[in-house]
Amino acid sequence: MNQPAIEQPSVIFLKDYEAPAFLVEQTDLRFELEEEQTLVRSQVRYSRNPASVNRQRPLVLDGHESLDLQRLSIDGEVLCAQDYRREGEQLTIPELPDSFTLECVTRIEPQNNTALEGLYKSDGMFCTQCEAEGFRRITFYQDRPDVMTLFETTIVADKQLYPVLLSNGNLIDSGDEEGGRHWVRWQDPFPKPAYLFALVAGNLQCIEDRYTTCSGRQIVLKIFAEAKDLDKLDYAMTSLKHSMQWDEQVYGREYDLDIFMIVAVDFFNMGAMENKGLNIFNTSCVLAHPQTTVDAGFQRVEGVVAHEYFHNWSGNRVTCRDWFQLSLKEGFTVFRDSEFSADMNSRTVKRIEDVTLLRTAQFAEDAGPMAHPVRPASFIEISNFYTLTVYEKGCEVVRMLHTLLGADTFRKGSDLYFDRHDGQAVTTDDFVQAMADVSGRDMSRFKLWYSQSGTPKVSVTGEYDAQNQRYTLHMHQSCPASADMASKQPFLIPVAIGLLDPQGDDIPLNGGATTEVLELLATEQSFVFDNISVEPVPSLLRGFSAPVKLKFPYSREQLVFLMQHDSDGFNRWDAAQQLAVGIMSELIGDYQQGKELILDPALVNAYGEVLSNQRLDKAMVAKVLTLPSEAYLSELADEIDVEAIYNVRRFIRGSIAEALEPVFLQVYQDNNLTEDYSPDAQSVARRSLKNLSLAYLMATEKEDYLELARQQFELANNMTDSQAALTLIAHSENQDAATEVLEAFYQRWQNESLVVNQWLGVQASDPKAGALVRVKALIEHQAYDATNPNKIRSLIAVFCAQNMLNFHNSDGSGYRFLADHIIVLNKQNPQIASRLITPLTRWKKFPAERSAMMKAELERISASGDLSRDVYEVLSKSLAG
Ligand code: B3K
Ligand code: ZN
Repeated sequence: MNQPAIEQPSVIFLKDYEAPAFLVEQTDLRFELEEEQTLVRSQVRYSRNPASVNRQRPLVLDGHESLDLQRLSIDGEVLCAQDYRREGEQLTIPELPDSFTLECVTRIEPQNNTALEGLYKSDGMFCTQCEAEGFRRITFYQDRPDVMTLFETTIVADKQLYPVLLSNGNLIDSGDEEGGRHWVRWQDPFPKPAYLFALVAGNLQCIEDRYTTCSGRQIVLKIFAEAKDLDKLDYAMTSLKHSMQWDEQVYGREYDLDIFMIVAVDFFNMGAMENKGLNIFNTSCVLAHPQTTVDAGFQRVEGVVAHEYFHNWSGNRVTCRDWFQLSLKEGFTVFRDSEFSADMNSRTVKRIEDVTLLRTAQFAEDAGPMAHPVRPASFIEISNFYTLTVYEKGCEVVRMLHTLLGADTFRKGSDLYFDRHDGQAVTTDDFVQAMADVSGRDMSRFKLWYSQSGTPKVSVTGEYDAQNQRYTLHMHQSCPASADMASKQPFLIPVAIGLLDPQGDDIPLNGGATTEVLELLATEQSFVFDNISVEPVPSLLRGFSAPVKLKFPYSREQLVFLMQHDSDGFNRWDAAQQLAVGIMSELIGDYQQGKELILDPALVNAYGEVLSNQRLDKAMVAKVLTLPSEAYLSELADEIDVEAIYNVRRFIRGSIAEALEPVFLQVYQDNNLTEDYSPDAQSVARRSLKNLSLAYLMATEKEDYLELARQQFELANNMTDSQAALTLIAHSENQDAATEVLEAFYQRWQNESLVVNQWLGVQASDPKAGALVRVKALIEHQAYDATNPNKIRSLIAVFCAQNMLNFHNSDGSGYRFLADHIIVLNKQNPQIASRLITPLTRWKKFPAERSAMMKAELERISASGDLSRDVYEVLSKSLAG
């Protein structure tokens, strides 16, 4: 039987924001950690907020239902049940003086906390995750980011089980107690909101280093992990030091505490968390070793270490007023880490990777049922808004400010922002205001990027007037209705452009430069270029200067020309993408009509030229020769035809492979170096080109190349090469070979949890028929742990989001499988459950039969009862309308 409809969770609106009724002057916490329970005593000094609208307002504290309240006292007087009200997630104390100290003792059970929010246990160690609203699972508090205060934290625990006890700030005291217990006291000298609080207790080891800041202060750097992972921490340490230096050089930001710590934990909902002075990381974002980590993993560690470190200013010193402002810290910090990675590695390649993610996943989010602006106007559960829109589109919005203002003015703006708001909790408007103040520009139109959802479309045509030597670009912008917003006003869109002459050289533009940033403000607007003596080919949206879908009626010849000549590296790649997308779309149409597939030789020729061009950066060659993904083609399609997309892609890959086989083999051999592993950009580029070549060779389905892949699998001295070969063999039609390498790989790496995750992922993404049966068998495998988010992501999320053919099996088995798991996870770990649903929420984009089955599974989850706020919100939005 279905359960009766539960009380509907309420919607929280940005427009209802009110300043907190009370300010907090000091928060002292004491944790007694035990195996069966943890006692938390908080002593908090409150005073009425002079800025609060109503001076009679009661004190309303947030507290999760799981909190077992043991004692509450005000200035030493114990409160009895009539003195306060506890309802749902709130505790209200009506009669209060203007200032007082509230003491509160709660009893919690971190060992049973499977939501991994608040204080929980991960592999025998205690750790916390308080953003966004996890602190209310520890004690009763005004759990909101605009309540900032000084924290002092005492931790008491068994000395043998938990020799390392950490919290934010500086260690100020410690000692031993009876019964084999010990205690420590940490003091954080910087005021912070509760979401930045952290505690760690465990049997950990660390590597230690030092960094001297620009003003000559010595900072102690420590990275903690379990003893077995101690040899995988060096890359994170190097990345941390690079980040500290980069933030001084590029943003003038110096680190403020005397110690900076990172702790690696294996059970974590997200990538990492920027707690003040004590970052907590998912092992997947901090551990790196050539033997166990692929190139992309090294780059992820570098990027995430930088991201969390950069938050110390963009997020911690200046934080968010409320959670609607999340992109204030996240969009800006993603922009900062993205520029850092661009400086450390290849700028163009980093740009291609970021844009690929944005265009495949964020554009799909903007077009789906969860569409929301970079600064949402409402939410039911804030955890659902740690999205690609808030992070990646938010980063693009900051990047547009950088493009419009130029690097120097942008830096003046960020200096002003940090100075003006240091120690405050502010809004995205405050950020834009700082940029407006230093540039003298009116930014009101620009702010629509924060308040309007949806991906704008820009269509462009060119007109050449030979007589007057004049070239005109006509632009038209529009933005389709989104699930949350029907009509939109025109955006301010920076469109960076260049004009190429027939030789492929940049033509100097009106101001003399070869790239100009046009500002498209109106729905229709034309831009005129004089002294253009031949008809040019325009290079549009250079560097992807705005998160829009731009269309220009290029011929295939023009795209090939841009691929070869555009001085903008990103646009050379994008021309190749547009060429491939055009050809693929046409073939998808042919496939649907049962026509014979014939590949336009333009693509093979263009790829062949790029592949043989020795002058090109190898990473770029690999990117250019990577066909648009199934996910990207799905995003572009009005209705997704899974089989057509898969089969056309496979046909094209095979045709290219056959046409260019000798070249691929040559490139493979030239780049198959056996030197020691290094994660530097050049070596990464060589490996990516080599493994791309191997993938094409395997696409010929010749036995020789299976042998070549086997050789690589056996001889590889690093995980990048080993995993590339493993994936190709495992996904090949040869099931015996697949089984053999998968077994060998598992035998070798079964004790390395992160490598086992890769092994799960390779099997989950296998396009061969029957993948779901194998995935189900893996759920029973000893290597799987149904409570560990990394395992769930590697197996279930990879199968449902990356294995299009099998997940969308026409018998509906993939949909049922996902729904079954959501129903369990909804109770166990709502955050993970609600993220995992995403593939089903896109049901409207599929043909009727599949669409109906997907919707039915969403309804089944909905009827399963006891929905968490997280899952409820996604379901209700997906099923609406
Ligand atoms: N700020 C954290 C995100 C925490 C999410 C909690 N549900 C990671 C980051 O963006 O740095
Ligand atoms: Zn962040």
